[in-house]
Amino acid sequence: GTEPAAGGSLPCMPALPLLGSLPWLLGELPPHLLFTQLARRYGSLFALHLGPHYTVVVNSHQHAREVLLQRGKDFAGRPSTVSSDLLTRGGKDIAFSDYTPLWRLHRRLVHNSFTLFGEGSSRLQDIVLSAVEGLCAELLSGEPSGFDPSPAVTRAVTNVVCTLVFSATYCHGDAELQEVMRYNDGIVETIAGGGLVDIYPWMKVFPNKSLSKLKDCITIRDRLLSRKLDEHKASLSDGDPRDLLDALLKGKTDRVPSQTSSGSEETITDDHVLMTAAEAFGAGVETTSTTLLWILAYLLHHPEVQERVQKELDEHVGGDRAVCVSDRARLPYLDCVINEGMRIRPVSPVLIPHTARTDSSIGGHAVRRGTRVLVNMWSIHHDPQHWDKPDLFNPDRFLDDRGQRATPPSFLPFGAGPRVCVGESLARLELFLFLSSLLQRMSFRQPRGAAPPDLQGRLGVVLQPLPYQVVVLPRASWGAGGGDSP
Ligand code: HEM
Ligand code: PLO
Repeated sequence: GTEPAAGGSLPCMPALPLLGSLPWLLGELPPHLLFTQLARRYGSLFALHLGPHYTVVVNSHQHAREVLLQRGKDFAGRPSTVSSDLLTRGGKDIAFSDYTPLWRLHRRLVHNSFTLFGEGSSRLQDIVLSAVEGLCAELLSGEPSGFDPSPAVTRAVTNVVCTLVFSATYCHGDAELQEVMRYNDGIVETIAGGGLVDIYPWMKVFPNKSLSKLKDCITIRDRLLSRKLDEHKASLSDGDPRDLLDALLKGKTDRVPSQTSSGSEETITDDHVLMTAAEAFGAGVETTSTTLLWILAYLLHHPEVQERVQKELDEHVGGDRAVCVSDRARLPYLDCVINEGMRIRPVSPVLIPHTARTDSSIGGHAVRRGTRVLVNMWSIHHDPQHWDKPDLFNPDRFLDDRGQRATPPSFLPFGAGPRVCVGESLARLELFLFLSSLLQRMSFRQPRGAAPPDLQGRLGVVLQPLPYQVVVLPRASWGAGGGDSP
């Protein structure tokens, strides 16, 4: 019952009508591990049927580069799914929208708005640094015998995104901040908690209770964001945009000529602005906080790495002033630690599904239009041909022989090409400022007698560490020089 691969001889798993290859996939393994295992049997490029969908799985960086970069435009499509359509009003966002002229305009607008705040000004740094202050205070006042760092980290990262998107800065315990965190948790839990969900194509049918909870959370989200949007419209001025919402409102008058015969033009609507804001939250919070928590978990396992970062910070920044963006060039080892964290536990281990927009090819095999393509970044980041002892946390692999930063070809944590993460520079800035500031001011230890954090992780909307506890100790070197820091 094996169907031939579309126009080529791509190794393909057996498949049944409707169920596709699913009967052969049943088991405990999450998709990234399952695909890595299947790649050993079928080769690094293979096909399977996820239900009715013929799907190609890519497990090597060479093929990933073909899909994302060389023939990036051919593979820049997205499949539509029940939950992503609900989440984004039928693809009026960036991440889950198919590749259309309007999407390109929209993506460019979002990208430009991020750049405006990022590289162009120090606003972003100020926003992140003020959230860092709050986070440090919260961690340093945590339970001395140990506590879960996750709520504090999530709160800090949410605060950054709230300021960036609609200029709100919350203090600890603010009701609106709680509301944002609550609905986001609800969405994350329901789309991931229903077991197999359909944001990703291997997901099954939705249990009805989850579906209504998801709808409730989306309603709360949309009510809050609509209010912010109305406030912004009422107070919009000709001056510089205050935040992402301003930038989107100002830029949304650009048009793309319609492809249809009706002659009407397509524009970015209020719905698009709303969905972009919602997505900036979801993407900005889940990815960044999860990456920070993975890195903290690995630092607990590798105290020698933590000490080496702190030594680098002491030598090049000291304890009298806050770290700033321009220190990054002087802190190569910290960059390596961040990269190694994103390599060993990619938060998005199979990226977001791509689809072929035209007939194309991968590795010389014909791939027909409409084929779904999953890029298994997990197996690329753990490929023994490119990484020595891939399961070992070793930041030094990102340094070359002369101690300079190196970027190995088999490392693509943000994807690449037309669908590369739009938040990459924001994410890198946040990861750098958060980690450097934390490790400058405090040390993280395992609670006495506690087991070290579980490093297996659990795949929800992102790959998350299981909850773990830390003990936080203030560092004597911070503020000791009597500088102008609090
Ligand atoms: C897409 C990683 C942070 C917004 C992606 C993709 C990856 C990724 C792997 C999918 C690429 C693909 O499908 O080919 C990460 C990581 C982050 C991070 C590792 C942090 C450590 C952020 C932040 C934002 C963001 C902070 C925005 C505030 C997006 C959006 C997309 C995306 C909108 C969809 C792009 C598209 O489909 O065209 N990200 N991301 N991400 N990311 Fe991120
Ligand atoms: C997270 C829950 C939010 O409420 C909605 C949301 C929007 C964008 C998604 C994000 C969720 C999960 C992580 C995603 C992000 C877009 C890019 C990012 C998928 C579902 C990654 C890592 O690819």
